[in-house]
Amino acid sequence: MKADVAIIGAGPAGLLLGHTLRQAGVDVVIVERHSAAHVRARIRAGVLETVTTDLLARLGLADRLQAEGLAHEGLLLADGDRLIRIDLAELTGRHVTVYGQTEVTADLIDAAPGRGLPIVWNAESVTLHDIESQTPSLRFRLAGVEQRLDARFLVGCDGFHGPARAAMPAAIGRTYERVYPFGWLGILADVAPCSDELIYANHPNGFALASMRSRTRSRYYIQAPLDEVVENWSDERLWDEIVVRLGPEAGARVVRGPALEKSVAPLRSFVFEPMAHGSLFLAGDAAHIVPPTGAKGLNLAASDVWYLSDALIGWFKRADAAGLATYSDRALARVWKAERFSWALTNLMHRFPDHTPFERRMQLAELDYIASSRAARTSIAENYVGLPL
Ligand code: FAS
Ligand code: PHB
Repeated sequence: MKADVAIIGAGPAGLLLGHTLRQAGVDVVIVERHSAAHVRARIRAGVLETVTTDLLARLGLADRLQAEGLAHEGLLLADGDRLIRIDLAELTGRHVTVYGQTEVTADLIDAAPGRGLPIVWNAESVTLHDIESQTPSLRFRLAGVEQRLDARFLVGCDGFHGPARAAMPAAIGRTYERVYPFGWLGILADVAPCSDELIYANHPNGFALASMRSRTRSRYYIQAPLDEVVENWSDERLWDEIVVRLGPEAGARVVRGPALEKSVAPLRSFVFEPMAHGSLFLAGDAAHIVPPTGAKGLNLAASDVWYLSDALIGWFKRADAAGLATYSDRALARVWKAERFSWALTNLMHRFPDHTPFERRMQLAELDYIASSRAARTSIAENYVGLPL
């Protein structure tokens, strides 16, 4: 097989990039290790910045998003006694949209055949070759038969555990990592949300988040020990803890119901530099991971795609190599600021095992400062809605 661009991974980064390149007439193929059903079933992010919704609109793939997505003009921070509202619309003139990553992925997969975007599903043992040449290729097995895909550029959209980052020469790669001493235990249930807006709670027992997928489907998380297993948490025990950590006002409005899904996700901050080398580029989780506290993971994949698609289209359609040369620095400038925000909000809202009463008072003082300072609320708001591209 031949293509201008070969993308590894059919998650949000790969699908958004594939559609954007295809729309511009660049010949692209996506190679995905799992089945379409497996990718569609993943339950991940829930909050979209305008960087993501604008990209879907630019692709003409935002109809369902506009019909079903929930515009959120504010969010709430709970400190155990009160709810502190961050008025996103008043402070920034912008908002975020609640629309599950599962739905984004479905919309992008559904549109692929009609737009001539080939996705090779169930590709086994994908390997990258000659990434420092101008004739790189992917090798993989399809139903047991060896395949080869020649392309001018390879893009790793293969997430944190994919092969693309590992194909970067060790000598040029730099990694930065912070693994948090806890994870998030999440529950998805077909019950009405307890609040019209998301609630991030810092409670003496630990962090909790009240989120949603629609007005009839809720998504909650509580901070849990790293070695926590879902089996330790009956629905009843988890609902009880959610109610306690959200505080009396919001806790009283929690509607319980059977879990559609329950899972524990680890939290880490991670960046790999550079995001480009030779004919290989990285986008999304393949290059960076943020703790989900700031709702940045999916949205950073979208901003990488804005920069990289612009650069690749420039190269193929205008013989302009400048975008490719600056992609890594441009993308990383925004990645690092989102890493900082996600790290800061994680530190503010979670209970760390090594915290003394002093650190606890620092958290409460910062929440009190946010409650009393428009400048502090504006800083949170402009990071939460997404910094400019
Ligand atoms: P993805 O990991 O989504 O996609 C990578 C794709 O590459 C996958 O389809 C994978 O199958 C494929 N792949 C991997 N190895 C391959 C190989 N060898 N060959 C071919 N294909 C290969 N973000 C938030 O903002 N909020 C959240 O609440 C949130 N919750 C999360 C929960 C979990 C459990 C995880 C893991 C992540 C969560 N994230 C969250 C972050 C998540 O949404 C990512 O930021 C987002 O999926 C990034 O998209 P991609 O970069 O496309 O990576
Ligand atoms: C979610 O709804 O899954 C969600 C929302 C906001 C976050 C993290 C996860 O910060």
